[in-house]
Amino acid sequence: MVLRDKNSERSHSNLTRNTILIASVMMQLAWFCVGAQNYPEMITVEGGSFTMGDEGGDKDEKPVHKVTVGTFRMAKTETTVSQWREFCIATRRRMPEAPWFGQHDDHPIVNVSWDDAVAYCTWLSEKKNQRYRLPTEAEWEFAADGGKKGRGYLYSGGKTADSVAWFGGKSHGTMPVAQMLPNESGLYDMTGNVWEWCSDWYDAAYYEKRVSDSPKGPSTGKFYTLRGGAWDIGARNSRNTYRNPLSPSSRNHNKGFRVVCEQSK
Ligand SMILES: [Ca+2]
Repeated sequence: MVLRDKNSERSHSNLTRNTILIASVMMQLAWFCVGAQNYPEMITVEGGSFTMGDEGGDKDEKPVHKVTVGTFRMAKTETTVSQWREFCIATRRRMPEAPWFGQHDDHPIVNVSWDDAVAYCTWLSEKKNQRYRLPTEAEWEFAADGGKKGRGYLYSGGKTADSVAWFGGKSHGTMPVAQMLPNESGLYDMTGNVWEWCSDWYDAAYYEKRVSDSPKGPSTGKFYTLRGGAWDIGARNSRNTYRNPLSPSSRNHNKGFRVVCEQSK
């Protein structure tokens, strides 16, 4: 009888230990999964040449000129609220003010300035031991055009903005990323949802220089460029070639970003 009780206690103890062990492994696995989701998923955009600008566009989109960019990796989606929160927790930053229309973890982060976006890239670079940064205008436009797989669409992945984007008041705020169709490279929401900060200083006359090899924009300026339009922006200003200059410290409800990562050598 006594022996049976001892066995029972031992069995119970083993069961408890195993339960704790399994729970610990499950928690670590969950943490790993959540952590993995909190970093941008990157897609390789194979380098190539394309025609930058639009002869039918605004003056700063001309002249149309041939540009070549190298291979890089680009985030499949705009940086999300949940990805931004990970950065804020790690760096003890305050989350930006939520927009008036509300947002969920899978929405693109908004109310982030160019400076904020660059700080995120710096943090992610250290975290992943790879160089993350904002895309150049040339990289952004090449990727939005679908890269080497591009079919020459005016919008990223489609002939009309309606087929591929949250734009022009189609929604009453930002929407979860990757709900619309991807473009030819597998990138989502390059057109619409939120404007995306690029690394280039804005110069309306920059295309006149016809820099053809991986242009990075002028060396200085007053504004940085955003691309792609947003959920409350009309179709014309959401074209792949449209350039939107804004002060680096500006933040609002329709501007966010996505990162690129230089190809590992
Ligand atoms: Ca976008």
